[in-house]
Order: sequence, then structure tokens, then C-alpha cells
Amino acid sequence: MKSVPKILQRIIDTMRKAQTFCVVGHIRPDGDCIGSQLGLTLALRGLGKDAVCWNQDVVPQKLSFLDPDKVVSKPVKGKHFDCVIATDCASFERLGTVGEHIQNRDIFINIDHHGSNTRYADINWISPKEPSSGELIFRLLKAAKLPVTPTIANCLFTAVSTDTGSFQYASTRPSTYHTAAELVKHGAELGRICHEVYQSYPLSRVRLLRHVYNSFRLVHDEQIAYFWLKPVDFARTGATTADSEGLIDHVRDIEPVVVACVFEEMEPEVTRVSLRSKTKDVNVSAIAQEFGGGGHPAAAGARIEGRPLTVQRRVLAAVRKALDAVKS
Ligand SMILES: [Mn+2]
Repeated sequence: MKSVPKILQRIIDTMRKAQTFCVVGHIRPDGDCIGSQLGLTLALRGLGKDAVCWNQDVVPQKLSFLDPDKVVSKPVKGKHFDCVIATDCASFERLGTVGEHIQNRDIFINIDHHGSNTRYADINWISPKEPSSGELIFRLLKAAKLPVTPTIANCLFTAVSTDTGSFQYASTRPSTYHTAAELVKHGAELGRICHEVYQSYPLSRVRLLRHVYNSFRLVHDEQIAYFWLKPVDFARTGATTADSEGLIDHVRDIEPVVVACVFEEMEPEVTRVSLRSKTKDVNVSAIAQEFGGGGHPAAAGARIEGRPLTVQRRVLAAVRKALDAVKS
């Protein structure tokens, strides 16, 4: 039998000793974050632990099928936890308001797959070669010999599927397919997950997508695609910020495009930038880190202060520089 890695064993020992848990995730949670958080929380409850699951932001509509009992909730003041576990969260700041309410704890565990993770906890299990945090949670549950119920399998399959772009990203590994196969064996409902996550977009998102197609720009020999999302675009389409997730894929998927950027005006002087790269020669995580953000080589982001057009100019210049470095 394969021996359990030391870091994993430390996490399992801590999990067994502690009684009260809080499982936390990042702001604007995605499928990997919610799936990992919920999967772990439900497994802890199955073990007889008192586990809550906190997020600053609500569960996106398309993921709400994973949480019919509303396990995910907003943080509450004044609680003590034996153990706090963060999943899929690259930095403490990305916990948002959750960070303020988990200070009263005995031990803090950080389970993540972002190479840019700042190792902010007491125990940090960071595995950047893993395409999703969901796969790490699955390994943890298996090593701890915890039952993977069909409900947990749904959560973790959603995590793996969404963070690999349905098993399309280059980060997908043989073990990813093995994990997915095992999760289906454990009862993950493939058809239902695909229907809920990929085939149930609200009309408001489609209106926002129409705005994207109407307004995106191509520059630098059509190698860079970008578009803006402004408060007025959300107001006009009735879309929420959660609806903007994945819109970038539609311009990334154009043939000559190598790097795609979305500029989202959060406040008049704060822009959220998302970046996608189609080549391993351009690491958008490195670009995002220049602006105080982070992520993965193929998908990253940052929140940048300054006048919107100044932010656009600086980011596009950094992307151009990275693309030119490939050519030379
Ligand atoms: Mn992730």
C-alpha cells in the first residue's frame, strides 16, 4: 500500500483531534471552491464533527444544486473553532470578510493548488501540479478513509470538472481522469452536473455575453482579445457579477487569440482583471503577480487601483511584453 505523505498525515491527525471546524473559501467562489468546501464539510459532519462552511459571497446560482440544505453561510462574529480549513484560496486577503471572523481558532489549515499561494496558515498543503483543489480534497478523504457519499462525489466532481474546463485544460493529468472515474463510481451524477453547471445559464448572462461579442477588441496582431464590463453593462442586462464568470472563454477561444483579458470596473478607481493564456509560453499568473494578483499559468487575475484606461494600458503592455518575449 502507498504510504500517506507526511503533510497529509498531519492534516488527518489534526482533523481527528479537533471537534469544531470552519471550512472557508475565497471571494466570488467558483465551482472548485464551493465543491471542495462543501465536500470537505459534509465529510467532516459524517465523521461526527461540528463543521460550518463560510463564504463572504453567496453560492452562484448554477452551483446551488450542490447545496440544497444551505450548508454554506455568511460568517458570524465571535465564534471559536478548534480548526479552520481554507480550500482553493491563494491568499488570506482572498477570504474577504471571512478572514475577520476566523481569528479565534486553535489551528489553521490551507489546502490549495495555486502556485501563487502565500502559505498563510499553520499547515499549508499546496500542490500546484493539481488542476483542482477538489482532487486534493478527494485524496484527503481517501487517505483518511472517510466515506465519499454520492452527495460528496457530486461536489468534488463539479470541482474537478469546472477547474479543468471540463477536462480540456493542459493542467489535466491522468490522475484527474482517474479521480473523475472514481467519483462517478461513488455516485456523482454526471448528467445532472453537466445540466446544472453548463446548460442552465440565466438569460441575463446571455445578454451580458451579447455585450461581450458586441464590444470585444483584438490588438497586437489579434493575439490579444479584451473587453470591459462596467456597472452600466450589468444594470442594462440585469446580470450579476457571478454571471461574468466564464465570459472570457468566448474571446479566448477565437483562433488567433493567445491571451484574453477582461477588465471589470468594480469601483471608479478599482479594476478587476482576469487573464487567460492559450500557450504555456505565456504565464499569466506571472503577469497578474506584477499587479499584486495571482492564479495559475493559464488563468489568473488581479485587482488593480487607478484610472480604468491607465489600468488597461499597463496590463496590455505587460501582456504584449510577454508575447514578444515568446517570439524572440
Ligand atoms: Mn481552483
